[in-house]
Amino acid sequence: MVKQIVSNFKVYGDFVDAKPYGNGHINDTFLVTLDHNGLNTEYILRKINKYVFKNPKIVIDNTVNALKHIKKKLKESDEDNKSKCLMELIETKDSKYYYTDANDDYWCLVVFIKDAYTVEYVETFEQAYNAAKAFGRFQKLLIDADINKFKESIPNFHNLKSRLNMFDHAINENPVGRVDKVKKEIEIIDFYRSLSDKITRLIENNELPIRITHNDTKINNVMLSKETNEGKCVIDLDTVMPGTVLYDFGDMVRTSTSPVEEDERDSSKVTMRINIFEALVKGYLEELAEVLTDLEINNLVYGAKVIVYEQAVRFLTDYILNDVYYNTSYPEHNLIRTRTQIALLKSIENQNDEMEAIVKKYSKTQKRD
Ligand code: GN1
Ligand code: MG
Repeated sequence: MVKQIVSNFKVYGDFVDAKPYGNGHINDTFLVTLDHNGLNTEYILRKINKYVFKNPKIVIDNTVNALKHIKKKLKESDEDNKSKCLMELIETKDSKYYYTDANDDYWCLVVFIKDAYTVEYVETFEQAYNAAKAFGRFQKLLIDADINKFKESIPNFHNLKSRLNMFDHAINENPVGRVDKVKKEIEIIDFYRSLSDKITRLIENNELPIRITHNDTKINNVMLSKETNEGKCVIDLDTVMPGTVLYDFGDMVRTSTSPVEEDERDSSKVTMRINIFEALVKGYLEELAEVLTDLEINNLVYGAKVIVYEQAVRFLTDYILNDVYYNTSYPEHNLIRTRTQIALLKSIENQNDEMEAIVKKYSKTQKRD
């Protein structure tokens, strides 16, 4: 099946094999190998999840728009980009960036990025710094992208108020009777509800700039160079769309500062490592301090809380709804994920002042007078 799909793209060589690839929770991803005159070339083939992305064409259009914009900016700048690369979508034989199969499923093919690796959790200060720098640089290149060219691939994706409404709705529905098992977690979600007030106000009052952002800055969505550990390429552009940098910074904190994976069963191991947080702030603000507004910079720590909380709400909602959204490997998977997010949120709350001080330190040193 995969072989037939690949044959629709402008690639050369004989199909060797296709293996499931990566740890994404949403799309089906394969590493495809082709043999071209005795040389193997590798590609990443992805089937866009139609349940999650109701209009897959928007995902592709947004990705193409972002990549085109960045490519143009890089061409204009004289920056040395040899060590960096951009995701490269392959066209189909009829010159589209996606292939639709008989099921009306959308498939995309991209060039596999060599000599790079991803991590599921951060081990060193350097990894966090380099990842944040790569996401910051990506954001900086998109700073003047035309918002009107982008549509929401998932409406209200990071809208916390709407996520909480969906959560309340799931509790009311209680389709498989799981609500009783998660009374404690529901109580905690309720306790933190007011976290949504400020972000809702800042957005509704147009105080926070709406920019083209990545919206899924999970640590495993940046490829680091095997040689230098530097950020080589930002990947998974499915949710590139209008948003705020608070979400992107927040998701880096969510996925980088804990020493264990998002689905660690022992949530007592989860903690917000302040040195890793510092690495993130340093890397991100080195790229962005000059272009972000004071309001954005002053709310980065708050952004981290919003995103961690939102993710707890999303995982718990999906658990209650019988795991319809995220890929899961066992029945309690979404509940385990919820618990790590709750533990991380508590750890962030406990270190709020230290975190704020770090942001202050780097915003001062980076801002030009
Ligand atoms: C999903 O596909 P992946 O693993 O990069 C999700 C993110 C969540 C993340 C939680 C489109 O990302 O929003 O933060 O799982 N992507 C979508 O790990 O919902
Ligand atoms: Mg994704």
